[in-house]
Amino acid sequence: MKIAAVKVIVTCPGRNFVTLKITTDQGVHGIGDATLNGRELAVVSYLQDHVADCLVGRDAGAIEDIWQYLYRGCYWRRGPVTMAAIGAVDTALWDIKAKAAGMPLYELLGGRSRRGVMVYGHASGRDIEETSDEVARYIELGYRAIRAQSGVPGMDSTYGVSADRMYYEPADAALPTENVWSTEKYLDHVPKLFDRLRERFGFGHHLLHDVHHRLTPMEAARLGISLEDYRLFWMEDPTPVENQEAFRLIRKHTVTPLAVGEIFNTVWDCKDLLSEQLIDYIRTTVTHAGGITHLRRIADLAAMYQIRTGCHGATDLSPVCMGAALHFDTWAPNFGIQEYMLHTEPTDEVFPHDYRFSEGELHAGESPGHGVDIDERLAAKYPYRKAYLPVNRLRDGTMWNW
Ligand code: KDG
Ligand code: MG
Repeated sequence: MKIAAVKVIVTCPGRNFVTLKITTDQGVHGIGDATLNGRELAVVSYLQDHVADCLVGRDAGAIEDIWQYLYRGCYWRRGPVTMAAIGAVDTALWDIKAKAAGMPLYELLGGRSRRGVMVYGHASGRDIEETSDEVARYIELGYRAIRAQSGVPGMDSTYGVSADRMYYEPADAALPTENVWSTEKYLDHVPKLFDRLRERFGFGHHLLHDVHHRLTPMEAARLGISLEDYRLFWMEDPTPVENQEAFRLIRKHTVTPLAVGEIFNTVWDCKDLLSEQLIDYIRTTVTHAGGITHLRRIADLAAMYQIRTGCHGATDLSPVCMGAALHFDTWAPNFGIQEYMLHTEPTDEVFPHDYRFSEGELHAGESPGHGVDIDERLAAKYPYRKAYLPVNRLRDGTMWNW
């Protein structure tokens, strides 16, 4: 079965998504997500101008060889644009292979390791009480794990607090919105949030929190210590990850579990954190880490060190990524948890999918492939709209991490 056509589809049913569609000479097609939030068109060009022609005529079943061809063959290895492009090709080819085999993708990966995939939902509010009420709502909806983020007194905005109750969309403007950040105010506030949540709900649910790269290593250690009594499932991205040695320092001080990796692209980014057991959950997912083929390598390395997966699942990853990730999660022996942020209704209509939520879990579905498709006619009704993530500055104007 040969690759006959390669098409890149850009659509914005509320937010931008880039989808790669590969069709074979036997009429089977597969799709992959290539969305890189705020830099979408860079991946579109990479795929259209530099990848599509190289794929036509190749054996669609040679997934590993095509992965190596695109990775080794471009000379300029790694990076988010390259790896998102490779990830989309890889996902589309696994979709095709599983469809051709008449199997759901998880069967092809090695079969089912669990009945369902535990997910965490996103509770947020302008203050602690609003966040607490949102946590109550997620518990009522059946979630067993909930991420909690709250507005911080004295700060106009902070990461993870949604204006809408169920949907979160930080890429909100054609030029980046500028927010003001205060580490002092944040560090003072977060332990109070989790104190209230444990007082109200006890310890029967997993609670998570995303620091979103904001702290220095020592501040992160301090936050980890102050959250220990509340037994978080994880504290995510406490400090920027470029300097992986920082995690040695954080680890020396706190037993609060750590989750890192949503901005990693390859196993090389993860290697030291995994082999030195500096984290507890690895957050890489299908789209940004080179597809199913490469994500498996990362998961296998993590498994050697008893580190579990916690795939990134924000809404800037399309339902195609979610579908593929759920098949991966269903298989991965060292699966930990899957992030689940609801896509808006128009997005779900553009990307009809098999996966379903029930009792705190997502189920990948049983149809052949990864179970997600794209309605191209509908997608065409939502043209690309420029949208950027915000940036952060300190009170004196210094640029900070968002
Ligand atoms: O595009 C950026 C988002 O994917 C990121 O801000 C979401 O940190 C995130 C998370 O944990 O979902
Ligand atoms: Mg995050």
